[in-house]
Amino acid sequence: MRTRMAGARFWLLAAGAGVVSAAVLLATAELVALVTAREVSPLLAVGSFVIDIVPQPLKELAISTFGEYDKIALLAGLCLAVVVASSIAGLVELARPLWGVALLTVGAALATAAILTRAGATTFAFLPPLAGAAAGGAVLWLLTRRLRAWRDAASAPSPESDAATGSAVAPNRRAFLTLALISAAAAVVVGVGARAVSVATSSIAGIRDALRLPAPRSKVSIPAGAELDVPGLSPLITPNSDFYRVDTALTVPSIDPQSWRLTIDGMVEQPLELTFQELLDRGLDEYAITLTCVSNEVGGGLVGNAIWTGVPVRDLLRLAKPTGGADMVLSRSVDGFTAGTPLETLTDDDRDAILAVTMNGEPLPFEHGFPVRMVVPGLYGYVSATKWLTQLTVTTFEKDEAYWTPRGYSAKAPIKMSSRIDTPRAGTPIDAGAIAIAGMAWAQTIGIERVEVSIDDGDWQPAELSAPLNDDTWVQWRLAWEATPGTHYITARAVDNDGTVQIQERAPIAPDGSTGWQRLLITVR
Ligand SMILES: Nc1nc2c(c(=O)[nH]1)N[C@H]1C(S)=C(S)[C@@H](COP(=O)(O)O)O[C@H]1N2
Ligand SMILES: [Mo]
Repeated sequence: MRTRMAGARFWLLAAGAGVVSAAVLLATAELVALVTAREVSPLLAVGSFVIDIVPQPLKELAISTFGEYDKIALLAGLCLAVVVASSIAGLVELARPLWGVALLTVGAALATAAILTRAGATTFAFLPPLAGAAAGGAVLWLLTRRLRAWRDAASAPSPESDAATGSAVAPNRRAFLTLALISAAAAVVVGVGARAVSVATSSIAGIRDALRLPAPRSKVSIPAGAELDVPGLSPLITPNSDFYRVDTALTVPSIDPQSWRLTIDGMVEQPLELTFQELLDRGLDEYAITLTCVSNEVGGGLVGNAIWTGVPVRDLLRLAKPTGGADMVLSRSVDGFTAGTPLETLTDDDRDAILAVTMNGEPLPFEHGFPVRMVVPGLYGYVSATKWLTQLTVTTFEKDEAYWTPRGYSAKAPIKMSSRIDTPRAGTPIDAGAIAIAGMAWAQTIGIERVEVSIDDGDWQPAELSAPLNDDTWVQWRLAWEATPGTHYITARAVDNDGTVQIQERAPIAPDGSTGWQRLLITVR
């Protein structure tokens, strides 16, 4: 009985040795990445690979379960997978010397393959996992050898007295534990240190802070009455800190505007390359545009309005001269994300599709695409709003597919008209008396003509609208209401300047955006 218990302990320690070896592997990889391939931290690169390959329903489940923390959840899951796999490697190594090391190497090889698929992976991107596998493999081999020596000593025949066994066991045990503790500590110090140095030295926060961009030649004029004053109503201009963020980037790309280049290529007579300064030299103008995500549910918050400065995309395309037959522009981010936008939308003189460099008076925040992103009125973000932009390829929808197209979303996706009730809120009881029902409504490129509200399925009552900035932005609306105690249904719908009524029928976000009227159940005390 005692020996079996003791045997189980050695298996547990073998698993532990596996985990320590994996930590050594990862730390070594981070350290080597610091000098050879800064762009791709090995663990994060594998994480990004996972983001790109997980099936769409799983991705949606992750987002709906973890929300803004979906990327942290992914990293936690990845770490758990590493712990499980390396424990197995440790067990295998104890059972069969070098087999566990082989398993660890296979793991590193799979990671290498994933890393090499990443945009931004350099020729030397294979070095970090390779060096990591060598160090981790060596530690696993040494640790397990010592563990075996300890086990052999402990199970040596004829232990007449505990003292006799103890003398043979103690040095072996010490040898194993010392190496295990030193390796684990070194892995933590080196791994965390390398990551910290990488983040600190590649930080371009200082460069962004120091950036002085030319003042725009033209400003957006804000008409009187553009903003209604209702507590709980969203502001007309969404502050950058509150602006929704949606992207596939596990780490926000850091791009130095000095080294940034925009390539325009594909089906053009005159391929060109532009520096950040050359873009600025074309002159900046201000544009108010409301961005919307295709994943926004009716009543949801994945929509925001900002004042951007930038340069019209059509002017740059005109320089490049698209050739006949082209009907799509594939915009590419440094991290490999792509969006496909109809060429005619980008060349339309009546549509202000821009390459934006500022957002609400400051250089684009890193999360929103610093230094340059695309913003196109009237199209969902995934088909138009490429952040960390680096390339525009003129092509055709037949020849090329953007990131989300093979993942269950339409190749073309105009924003659908929608309206949202901001106040009162479902689940927050209000006091009886005079209150304002208020919210937002948008129909980019067409504009909102009116918003109507129905209480308890009664007649549609027209709400008061804020003075619109333009047809590309949302408007605020409000309706005065004398709230009576009890529960009530509030339903809102918008009508656009073409007279089209917001679609009543509910549609899910995939493949091209949700529809339906928001209907709230509220409690009045
Ligand atoms: N590089 C990159 N750009 C991207 C995306 C992305 O995943 N990667 N997501 C797009 C989507 S789906 C939307 S809705 C908008 C969101 O822009 P925001 O995060 O600035 O609000 O960015 C678009 N641009
Ligand atoms: Mo989106």
